[in-house]
Amino acid sequence: MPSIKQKKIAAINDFSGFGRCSLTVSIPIISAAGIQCCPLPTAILSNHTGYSDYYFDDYTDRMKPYYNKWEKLGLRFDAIYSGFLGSERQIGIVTDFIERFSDRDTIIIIDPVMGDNGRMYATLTGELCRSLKKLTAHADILTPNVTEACILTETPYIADPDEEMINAIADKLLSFGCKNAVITGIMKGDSIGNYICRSSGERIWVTSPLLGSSRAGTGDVFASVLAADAVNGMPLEDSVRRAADFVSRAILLSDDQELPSQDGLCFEPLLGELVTNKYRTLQHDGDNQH
Ligand code: PXL
Repeated sequence: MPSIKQKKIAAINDFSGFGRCSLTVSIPIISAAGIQCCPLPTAILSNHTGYSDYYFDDYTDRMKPYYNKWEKLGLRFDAIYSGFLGSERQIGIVTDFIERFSDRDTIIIIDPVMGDNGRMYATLTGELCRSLKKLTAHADILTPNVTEACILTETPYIADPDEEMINAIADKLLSFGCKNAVITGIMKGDSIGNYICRSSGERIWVTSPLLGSSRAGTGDVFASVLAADAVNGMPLEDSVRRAADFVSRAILLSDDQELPSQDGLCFEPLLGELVTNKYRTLQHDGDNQH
């Protein structure tokens, strides 16, 4: 038996060729954290739907035949992370995938990708949003932004909900069955807050200074760090802090590059910060000889 067994995460998300979101964000981030990322595409897009024009190939009919082969290979995952879903039928497909590819120890991360800044994404339907609510029951970690938390709980959108309102939203999210919810991107004056809500009743704020512009794909970067850290055994609060710091630095770098906001976060030059050193002791003996 190897002394450290490498873990793997199934990432159920779209593949958008340009715009830095979904799988093109999750694969490098999860890999940098030392974990094997196994993508299951929900849709193939030329670029994400935040641009005025895009090619969209719905992958619903091909998902089951694709992962049936994974079952034949006997695959099991340490985490299953689901993000952007391209059709309502994919809710049943993700549920089936969770049933077939998880065991007691598998961590389920559900990012209910539906919208941002008070607006729903172009391909989302009311029906898909209502069905996503049912999917949230499976989550060990649910990561809605404020827009998504409001849609899921049928709360009128407000970018800077007060403490009473955010607690009411948190209570409702937990009542759908998830174990932990992290409500991301809550405006708090000149700070931005992430609110960790646990089914145990614990509530924790993780706030950072609001330093740069709002950008596409931020939620995907955040959830990918959380998924990787959860598998690496990091406590959720530490992981939320690490994800928020990573996002803040990537926003600063993107603004410095004068990157259009829809082109996402320029996170690639910072990936080294996410590299874990667990395997250092496994270097060849010769590497340590002087
Ligand atoms: O980052 C969220 C996201 C994911 N996938 C697709 C999107 C968006 C947001 O616009 O369009 C295809």
